[in-house]
Formats: sequence, C-alpha cells, structure tokens
Amino acid sequence: MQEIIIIGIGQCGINVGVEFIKQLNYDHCLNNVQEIINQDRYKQKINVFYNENSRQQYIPRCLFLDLEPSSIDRLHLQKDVIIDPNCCFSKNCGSNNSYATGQYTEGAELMDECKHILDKYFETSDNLQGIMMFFSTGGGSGSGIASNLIQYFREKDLTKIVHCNPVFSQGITHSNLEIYNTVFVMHQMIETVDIVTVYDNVALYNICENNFLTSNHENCNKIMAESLIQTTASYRFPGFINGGMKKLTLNLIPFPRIHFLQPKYMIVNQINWSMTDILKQKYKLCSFEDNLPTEYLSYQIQLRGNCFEMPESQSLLIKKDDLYQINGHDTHYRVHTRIQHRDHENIIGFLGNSNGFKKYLQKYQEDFIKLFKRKAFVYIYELQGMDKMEFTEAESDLNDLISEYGPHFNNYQMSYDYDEEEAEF
Ligand SMILES: Nc1nc2c(ncn2[C@@H]2O[C@H](COP(=O)(O)OP(=O)(O)OP(=O)(O)O)[C@@H](O)[C@H]2O)c(=O)[nH]1
Ligand SMILES: [Mg+2]
Repeated sequence: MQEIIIIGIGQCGINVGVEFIKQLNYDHCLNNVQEIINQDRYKQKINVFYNENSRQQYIPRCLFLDLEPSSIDRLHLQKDVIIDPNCCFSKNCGSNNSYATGQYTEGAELMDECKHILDKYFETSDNLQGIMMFFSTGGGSGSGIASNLIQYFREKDLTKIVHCNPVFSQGITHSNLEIYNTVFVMHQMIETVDIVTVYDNVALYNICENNFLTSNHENCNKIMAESLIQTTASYRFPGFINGGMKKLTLNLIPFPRIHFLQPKYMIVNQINWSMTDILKQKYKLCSFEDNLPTEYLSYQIQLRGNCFEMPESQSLLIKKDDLYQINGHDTHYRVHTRIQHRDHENIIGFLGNSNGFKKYLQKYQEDFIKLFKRKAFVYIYELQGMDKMEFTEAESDLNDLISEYGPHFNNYQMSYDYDEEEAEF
C-alpha cells in the first residue's frame, strides 16, 4: 500500500501540515466529513496518506506537536478537516524560541506519547513508505522537536525514508536565535535524513506578490501545500511513470549528504508551452535561487494531466540539447500522473538537487560566525543544558557540507570534459 505518515511540528509545521491535508482532501474528492464523494476516479491509492475508519471516513495518518497550545487548539476548530485528536500533543510552556527547549527539556517530555503513536502507525501499516515532516527551521519547538524525532528514527534504525520539508526564513528572521536553531537542525538533517525539500519564506512571499496575493503566512502555506500536492501526486494516483519516495532518493541523491532539493511548479493551461518558459520565468520557485542551467546534479520533472500524454511533449523533455541537459549528464527523470488536479488541467513540478543551496548556506554560516564569535545568546542554550561543543560541532558540519558542494558539482563537470576530449581522439 506504500503508506506515508505526516508530522507537523510547531506553529509553522502545524499550519503547513493542516493546509496540506486540506488540499489532499480536495484532491481526493473527500467531503467535509472526509467521506469519498467520487468513488471511481479518486479512490486509487488514497491509503497513502489516510486510514479508513469503520464509518468509511478517511482520517489522515498524522501527528501534530507544539510546545504551546494555540496552534493545536486552532486545528481542532477547523471545520473542513478531521484530524484524530489523539494524534495532537501540546504543552503550555512555549520554547522561548530556543532549540534547547524543544530538543532537551520540554520537547523531550513529549517524546513518549509521540513514540507511542508512531509505533502504532508502524505496526498497523502494510508497507510504510516513509515519513514527511513539516516545521520551521527558526522556531524553537519546530527545530528542537524535529531533531528529537530525527534522532528517534535513527536509533530505531528505520529502513523507511525520512523526508523533511522545512521552511527557512533567510533574511527575515524574527530573532537571532533563529540562526542558531537553523544551524542546529541542519546538523541533524545533514547527518540522518534521507531527503530534504527546502522551502523559503521569502521565495513564497515573492510568489504571493507575483500573483497579486497578500504576502502572509496563510497564503505562503497554500502555495507550499500546492507544491507538495504536486510532489506527491504520483504517489497517490496512477500514471504512466509512477513515483515514490524510494525512487526519489535513488535518483536524486548521488552523494548521501547532498540531499537538499529545490521545489518549483507551474500550472500549464495551454498546450503550447516550452521548456525555456518553464525554466526561466513561469515556474513558481518556492526555494533558494539557482543559476540555470549548469548547477543541477540531478532533478525530477513531475507531469500531471492529459496534455503530457502527447508524444511531442514527451519528446520535448528528452531532447538531447535540452536546456536541462546538465553538464552532459542525463541525470533527470520523470514521473507522470494521469489524473488532473481538480482545479488545474496540467501542472509541471520540479525537484532539483542544485548547487545554489551552497550560496544559501553560506549566508547562514556568516551569520552564525558573527553571533558565535561574540558568544551572543549562548547562555540561553547553556541554561537548558547545551554546551559550547554542540555549537562548534553543528558549525563544522555546516562548513563541511558547504565545502562538499563544490567538489561534487565540479567533479561532475570535470569527468564530463574529460570524456568529451577522449571521444575526439
Ligand atoms: N510559511 C510559514 N512560516 C511560518 C508560519 N508560522 C511561522 N512561520 C515562520 O517560522 C518562524 C518561526 O517559527 P514558528 O513555527 O512560529 O516557531 P515554533 O516552531 O512554533 O517554535 P517556537 O519558537 O517555540 O514558537 C518564523 O520565521 C516565521 O516567520 C506559517 O504558518 N507559515
Ligand atoms: Mg510556537
């Protein structure tokens, strides 16, 4: 059955997770009590994100956690989405925006209840595919509790794919602690997680502006959920080329630590689209910037809808001199979902493993160094039991990742140049 568990942590993670479930309900034609209203077309693979209860309602397989009650309380008041209240946990303390509270003190106290729910999901699933996690890297609850869970999955030696979907807020952070929190949770994500899809609030705000929407969290979450709906469409519906979490990891992650992906998508309602259009202007870029076309190690193109069944559009995507041929290596692959989105005829999604993430990380590296050189705010973390070694370890892991980005991408380039010269002789 290939089930997936959704985990939303902290304010941002819960908001995004709930919005994603709302859009899943819509995409699978579920009514407001989550019964199926279109049996034929949409039932396929609905069990990927839902468990069916005895009243034929589809309840999402999820877990929501926070250190303050407001987001969970709001979740229970939602009228158009049903989430099992036994899968929602909160405390009354807040984290004061500190990773240490989420990871070590208050957050750690939530772990027993979470593990109990997760173990139940592991036992009752036929063939669990993986876990999708949502949180903001800057939040104390989000980053700290996410790290706790990531460590739990590592200790449990799960053979399932752990896919994080963190929201970064580079350049618009509300506090300096967000820099530290981000570097700490990056340390966990670099070492243990299988895939990370990087979302960035500034990029999401830009999409809002370009589409004449108010730039607020609510609209950002809608855009992010739309992108996730596209990413997961091939897991949930039949198509010509099916996708899956394992396939994604195998195809897009050539070096284990280089697993940070950039998501984009584009709604195509006319037939005469061109690849250049899609690449250059019309994509909704939800993540860090890139420098097309040479900076991709690998990428996935997700096609959804009927127009992609035409032979010419297929050939467009595999043309040898395509802009998307990266360093001469044919490192892309496609997934295709036949069933259209209920609102949009055709959508193209994109997930790329890009060197652009290196520049993005360097900004965090600079900000971290500026703060840590002065030992600014370190006492907040020390009061909760962290020591300075954890700061230096997280920093050096980030530095290592930044330096790994260079050689991996350059080696690809070099090996291609070498082959080409060889071929001429
Ligand atoms: N896209 C988006 N970003 C959000 C949302 N809520 C908060 N953020 C951003 O996430 C960061 C703060 O994280 P929160 O999720 O509020 O923090 P938390 O995980 O609840 O942790 P605490 O610090 O304990 O409150 C800030 O940079 C916010 O701009 C949301 O609903 N959507
Ligand atoms: Mg919060």
